[in-house]
Amino acid sequence: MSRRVRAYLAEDDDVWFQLALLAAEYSAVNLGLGFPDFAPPDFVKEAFCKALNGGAMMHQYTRSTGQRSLVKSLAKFFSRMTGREIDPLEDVVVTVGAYHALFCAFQALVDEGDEVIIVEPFFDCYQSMAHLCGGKSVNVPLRPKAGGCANRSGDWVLDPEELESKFTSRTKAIVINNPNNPLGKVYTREELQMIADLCIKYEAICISDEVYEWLTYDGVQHVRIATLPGMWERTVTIGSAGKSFSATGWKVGWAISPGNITKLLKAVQQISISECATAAQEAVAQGFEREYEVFGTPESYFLQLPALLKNKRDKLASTLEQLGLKPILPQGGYFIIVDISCFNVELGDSGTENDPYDLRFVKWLIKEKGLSAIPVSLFYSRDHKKDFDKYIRLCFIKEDSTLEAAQDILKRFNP
Ligand code: IK2
Repeated sequence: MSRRVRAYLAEDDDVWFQLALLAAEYSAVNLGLGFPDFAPPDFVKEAFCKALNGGAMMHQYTRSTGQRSLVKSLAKFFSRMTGREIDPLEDVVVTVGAYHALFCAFQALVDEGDEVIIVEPFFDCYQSMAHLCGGKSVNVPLRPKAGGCANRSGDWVLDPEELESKFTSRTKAIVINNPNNPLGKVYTREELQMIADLCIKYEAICISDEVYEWLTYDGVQHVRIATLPGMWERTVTIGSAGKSFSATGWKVGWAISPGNITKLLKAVQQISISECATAAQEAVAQGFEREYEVFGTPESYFLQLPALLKNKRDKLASTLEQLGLKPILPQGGYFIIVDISCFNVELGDSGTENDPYDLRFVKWLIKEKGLSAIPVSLFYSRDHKKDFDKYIRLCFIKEDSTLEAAQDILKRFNP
C-alpha cells in the first residue's frame, strides 16, 4: 500500500459512509447527503434522452478533455458571466463531477512539501486531496465577527491578519468554497478582494470551488474571484452540472482557468480517467445553451431553483426557530446548520467519548428519531473538530413531503 494512502486510511474514519449505512438501516428521513430527491428539469432530461438516441457517436469515446459541444457552451456561458473571452479548447477541462476537477487541480498544482491554505469549515476532500499530493494543509477558520450575529452565515468572516499569517514562501494555493458548504456563507466582493490581494502578494493560486454559484438568497450576489483584477491569471474556478441542474448522479463537472494552468489539469484528467461520459456531457451542453438563451428571465432554471430553495430554507429555519433552536441562516448553497447544544439527550451507545459530540448526536438522531443529518465537525481538521462539534447540517434541497416528514420529527422533540 502506498505511504500516502496508508496515511489517508489512518486519518479518515469514513464517517460519511458509516452515516449513510446507518440512515439506510433505520430508513431515516434523509436530510444528510447533499443531493435533491427530485428530478432535474425536463429540458436537461430531454436533452439526455435526445443524446442517447442521437446516433452511434453519442455512445462512443469523445474528445478526452471535454466534448466540444460542452466546452464551447461552457466557454460561451462563462465568458458572459465574467466579461472575459474564455477559450473553449484552451481554458476549460471537463471532469467527472466537481470532485474530480478538484482532484485534477490538486494533483496538477501541489507538490511535495507545498502548503495549501484551506478555509474552515471546508468540504472535507480538500484536505485529503492536498495530503495525497504530499502537500501540507494549513487551516484558517471562519468565525462569527465581533459584534456580529453568529446566526447569520454572512457574519462568519476571516480575520485578515490571521489569514495573512498563514501565507509563507511555501504556500502554493488557497482553497475557497463560495457559497460555502456547510455554512452557506457567500463572500462579499471586499472579502474576496482581501483574499485576492494576498494571493497576488504571495504569488499563490486560488482554487475556487463555486459549485453552488446559482444558489444565493435574499438578493445576495455571488462574485467570482477570477473576475477581480489580477486574479484570472491565478484562479482555477470549479463548477458542477450536478449542482447547477440538480443532476448529481450525472457526475459532470469542469474547471476553468487560463490555458497555461488548464493544460496541467488536462494532463491529470487524461492520466486519471481519459474522458467523461459522452451523452451526459452532451445533455449538459444543451442545458447551458438553453440557459444562455433564457438567462435573466423567469424561465431560467438558475433563477427558478434558488427561488424554490429559498422557500424550503425559510420553512425549515422557522420550524427550527419555533423549537427554540438557533439555525444559521445560509446566504447560499442548500444546507442549513443548527446549534444542538441546547438538546439535553442521553446519547447512549452512539459512539465513544473520543468522538465529537455532533457525530454521536447524529448517530442517536438516526437511530432514535429516524432523521439523518451530517455532523459539522466533519468539515473541520482533526485539531479543530472538538471546537466545532455543536452543530449539525440539514440539507433542504428535498421534496416538501421529505421536509415535512423531517419537520414532524423535529416538532416531536423537546429540546
Ligand atoms: N464541492 C462542494 C463544495 C460540494 O459540496 C460538492 C458536492 N458534495 O456535496 C455532498 C455533501 O456535502 O453532502 C462537490 C464539490 C462535488 O460536486 P460533484 O458532485 O459535481 O462532484
